[in-house]
This record gives sequence, C-alpha cells and structure tokens, in this order.
Amino acid sequence: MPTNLPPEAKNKWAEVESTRNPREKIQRMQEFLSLVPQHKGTMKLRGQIKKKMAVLRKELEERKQKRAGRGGPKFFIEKEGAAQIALLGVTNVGKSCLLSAVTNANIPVSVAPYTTREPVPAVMGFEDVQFQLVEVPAVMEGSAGGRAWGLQSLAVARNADGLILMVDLSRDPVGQLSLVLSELEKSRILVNKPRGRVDIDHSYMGAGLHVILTGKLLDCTMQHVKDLLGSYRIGDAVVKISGEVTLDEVEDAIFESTTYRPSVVVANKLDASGAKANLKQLEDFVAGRVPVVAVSCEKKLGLERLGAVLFNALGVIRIYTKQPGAREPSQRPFTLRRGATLTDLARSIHTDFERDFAFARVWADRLMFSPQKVGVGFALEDGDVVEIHVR
Ligand SMILES: Nc1nc2c(ncn2[C@@H]2O[C@H](COP(=O)(O)OP(=O)(O)OP(=O)(O)O)[C@@H](O)[C@H]2O)c(=O)[nH]1
Ligand SMILES: [Mg+2]
Repeated sequence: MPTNLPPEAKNKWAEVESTRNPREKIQRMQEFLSLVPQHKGTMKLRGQIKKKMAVLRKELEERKQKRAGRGGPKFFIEKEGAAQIALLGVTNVGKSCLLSAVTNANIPVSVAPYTTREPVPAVMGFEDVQFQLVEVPAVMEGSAGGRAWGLQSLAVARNADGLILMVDLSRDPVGQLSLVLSELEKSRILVNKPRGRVDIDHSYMGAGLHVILTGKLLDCTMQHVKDLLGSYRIGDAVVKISGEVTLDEVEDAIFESTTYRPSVVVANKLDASGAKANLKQLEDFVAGRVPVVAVSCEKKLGLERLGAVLFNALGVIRIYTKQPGAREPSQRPFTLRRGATLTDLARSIHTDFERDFAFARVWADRLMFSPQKVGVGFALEDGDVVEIHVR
C-alpha cells in the first residue's frame, strides 16, 4: 500500500539520514513521525520507525552502561564454523535442551520460563563441517518493539546465516510459530526467499545516484524509481535492484533493508501427549514453505536429521583444496554457499589468491573430463576437489 508521504515528511527523512548522533537522530525521527499522516498505508512505516527509535535508545543505554564499566548485552556473536544459526522460539520450547543434546554446551535447562537471558553459542558437528548454534533469549510478543531482550535476540538473528525456529509440540505450536514469525517480520527478517530485493548503499559519498537494475520493476519505470529516491533527497547512493520489485518495496528499502534468512522449524517434545496431532497441524500451517524437523530433545529422538536439513536449507557446499603436486586433497573442506564460483573460493582462502589466480583444476564426478582446467567463473558444487594455480 502506498504511503503517500507529504513532501515535508520526505524532507525530514533526509534530515534523519544525514544525522549521525543517535540522540539527535531519535529527535528527528520523532519529528518525522509527527509529519506522517495516520492512515492504513503508513501503518507499517510508523511501526518500523518506532522500532528503529527503540533500537537507537537501546544502543544509547548500552553505551552508557559501557562507560559505567558494566558490560552491556551482546548484540553480535563472533561467527565460527560453516554457518551461524540463531535458535529462536518462545520460552520453554526446549532451546537449551537442544543445545545440550547436539553440542557440548553445558547450559541450564529448566521448567522455569526465561531461563536463558543472554545469547549462548555452541558448536554442532555434521559430517566434516561444523555449525555454530546460538540460543538467544526467548522471543515474546513485543520483542521487535524492544520488549525485554527482544532487540538483542533479533539482532543476533539478523546477523546469523540461518535460523532455527523452535516450537513445543505439547502446546499450540502454530500459535508459537506465528508469534515468532510476526516478530521477525516486524524486524524485516524474512524466512522465505523474496521474489526480489532492493539494496541501498549510502557509503559512496559524492558519487551521485546510481540505480543498478538486474531484475524487473513490476509496476513502475526506472524514472519512477529515480523520482521517488529524489523526493527523499537521496542523491548519493548505489541502489541495487534484483529479482522482481514494486515501487512500494523500493520505498520500504529507503527506511530499512529487508533480509532473508534460510530457516528450519524444529518441533520439539515429540514424546509429549498430543504431540502427533499438533505436528500435523503445524505441518499443514507451514505447508512446505520451510522444512520441519520433529524431535524430542529430552528423549533424543529425530535429532540425527537436523544436521543434514540445516546443511541443505543453508545451501552449504564443501570444497576440498589440493596443493599442486600433492596426491591427496585437504581433509578439512572450505565451506561456501550454493552458487559460489572459483572467485569466491579464492577469496575465502586468501585475498592474494584472488588477485594472482591463473587457473584451477577441478576433480568432480559430474565433469566429462576430470580433472578439468577451468577459469574464475567456474560454478562449484559440494564435494569438488580444486587445485588452484597462481601466476
Ligand atoms: N517432554 C519433553 N520436555 C522437554 C523436551 N525438551 C525440553 N523439555 C523440557 O522443557 C522445559 C524447558 O526447556 P529449556 O531447554 O530450558 O527451554 P528453553 O527454550 O531454553 O527456555 P528459556 O531459555 O527458559 O526460554 C524443561 O523443563 C525441559 O525439561 C522434550 O523433548 N520433551
Ligand atoms: Mg534456554
């Protein structure tokens, strides 16, 4: 739905964008809100701005705590392994129990609600790769608006590579999942791949406005996009549009970028009474949009499937590198994402590698001739053995 903002509101937004100081930014956002007309078309926008203000306030608070020598809450957990996966769910669904079952984390599991109050990272092995799971404090209604640890939990989710959405099969899993999905949506985190995306990068100062369209505009022309950006006085930015996008979605991206995180639903407490019937309801609700893994963390049932499901959902591929002249490839693979090319591999090994890359030889069953000599654009697949030759 179009927001139809008046020009004074758009001008005010330009002021918000140009303000760096968080306290002033909050002030400008408040002024912006007062200029946004209250109708259905601006509802989402108003919610978004309020959330941004809440995040800024939390940041201010955190800084104050740091200055006072108290360590504030952690918004980012350093990544380890092939992927970082945030473990989200309402309280008591068994998130800590899952960590205890599939990693070596030693973490309290309790019938008391809200036992876990800060993010807990732990490593889970699958074949020859490792996933880092991060349990975050329980999501509740209002998390996205800053209630309790909500902003922290959702910030970890945004920064992660994928999500486990955990529900409890002993009590209304559809209700729990809906709640978590709604808080994610308010935080502009999608669990299904959108048909298009818009990225606005303001970091190129003085370069002018560049709109790079690799996809398709559904209901407007390039000129409409430029006019819209112009009306917000965005004169200095690189705007990338891929996939299929509407003008409303471009406008959304001006306020906050939407991110997509591949997700897996883990339905716990399969051992509980009524769990089977609830699982059926959950599966009907999810309708194949994301994978559902039914488990009992307490009875250790179904957990062996989790690694493979995450591996597939995240699109992890393993590449085994080989030194020129060596007989055997490395034991430990490099992990990349489906669709990665040799350039991505070279870059993940070393920046010099990317620069000095001459050619590579690849061993793979799918190739007619293996090894085959290939160039930087070669599309890698899981299990490929690669020998890189530098200049
Ligand atoms: N029946 C049954 N109970 C389980 C299972 N897994 C966990 N529980 C119980 O569920 C309760 C909550 O478990 P936790 O792992 O602490 O839940 P959590 O999601 O980490 O909860 P908070 O961190 O407090 O938000 C505990 O009493 C567990 O014993 C299971 O597979 N079956
Ligand atoms: Mg817990």
